[in-house]
Amino acid sequence: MALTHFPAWTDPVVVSTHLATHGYAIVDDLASDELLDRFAAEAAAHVQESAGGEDDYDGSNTRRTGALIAKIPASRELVMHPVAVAVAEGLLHQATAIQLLLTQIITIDPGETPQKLHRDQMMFDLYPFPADYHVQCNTMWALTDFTAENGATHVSPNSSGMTDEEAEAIDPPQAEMKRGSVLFYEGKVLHGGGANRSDDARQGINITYGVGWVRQEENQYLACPPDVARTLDDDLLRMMGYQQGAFSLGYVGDQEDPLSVLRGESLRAARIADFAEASEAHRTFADDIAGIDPSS
Ligand SMILES: O=C(O)CCC(=O)C(=O)O
Ligand SMILES: [Fe+2]
Repeated sequence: MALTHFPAWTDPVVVSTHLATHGYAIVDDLASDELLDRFAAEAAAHVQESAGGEDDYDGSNTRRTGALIAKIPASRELVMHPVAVAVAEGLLHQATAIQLLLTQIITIDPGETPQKLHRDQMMFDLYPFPADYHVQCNTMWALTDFTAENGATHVSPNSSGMTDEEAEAIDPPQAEMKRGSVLFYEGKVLHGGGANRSDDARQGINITYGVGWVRQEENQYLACPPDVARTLDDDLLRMMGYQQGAFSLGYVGDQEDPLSVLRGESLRAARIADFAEASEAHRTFADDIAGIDPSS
C-alpha cells in the first residue's frame, strides 16, 4: 500500500484533515537544503556524542540526540515552521493552546533491527483518549533520504481506531521520502522505525507538538537553560511552554505569566477572557476542517 504524499504548497487544513482521518500525512520538500545543511553542520558533533539505546524500543544501533533548541539553532526554524505549526494546530484544535513536547534527532545506524510497533500516546500513562481527541502531533523531518533499505518509518494507515490485534495483522508500509520532506503522524497510529539494511545512517528530526495541558516529554525548561531561552523569540518560547497551557495551567508565583517572568517583567497571567477568544479561534478552525471532505 502506497502512502499519500502532498506537495509543499498544500493547504495545511487539507494535510491535517488527512492526518486526522488516516493517522499520517507526508508533505514533500518542505525544508530547504540550505536549512538542512546548516542543521546538519550544527548537529554533527552532538550526534557523534550521543550513545545508542539500551532496549528494544530505543534500539542499540539508534542514537537519540535531544535538547535541539539549545544545541542546534537551526532546529528553531523547524519547530516554528509555519506549515508544521498550522498542521499541528489543525489536528489539536480542541485544545486552548499547543506546545512543544520533544525535539530529537533519531539516527538509525546500519545493522539496526525494526523498532517495536507502537502508538506514541501510550506515554501518557496509557490513558485511553477518545477516538476524536488528539493529544499529540508528531513530525519526522527527513535529514537524509528515507528509504525502505535505510529504515524509513513504518506507518500503518487507518490503524488508530483498530485494536492492536487488528492493526498488527497488517504489514505497515514505510514512509519513503526525500531529504527535506516531513512525515506527520498522530499519537494513536501504529508505527515504528525501520531496520537499516544499508551502509549509511538514516537521520530524522522528530519534533512533537501536543495539547497545552499535558506534561512535556522533554523538559523544555531544563533542556534549554534560561540564559539561552532569554535570547529566543517570544513565539518560540510560548511554543516551548512559556505560556499558560490552558486556563490557569503553568502560572508562576502570584499568577504571573511565565514568559514575562523569564523576561524579568512579572506581568499578571492571561485572563479568562483571553482564553475565551482563543477557544473561539480554535472552534472556527475546527469548523473549517469539518467542512472538508477527507476523501477529496
Ligand atoms: O525513527 C523512527 O522512524 C520512529 C521512531 C519512533 O517512532 C519513536 O522513537 O517513538
Ligand atoms: Fe514512536
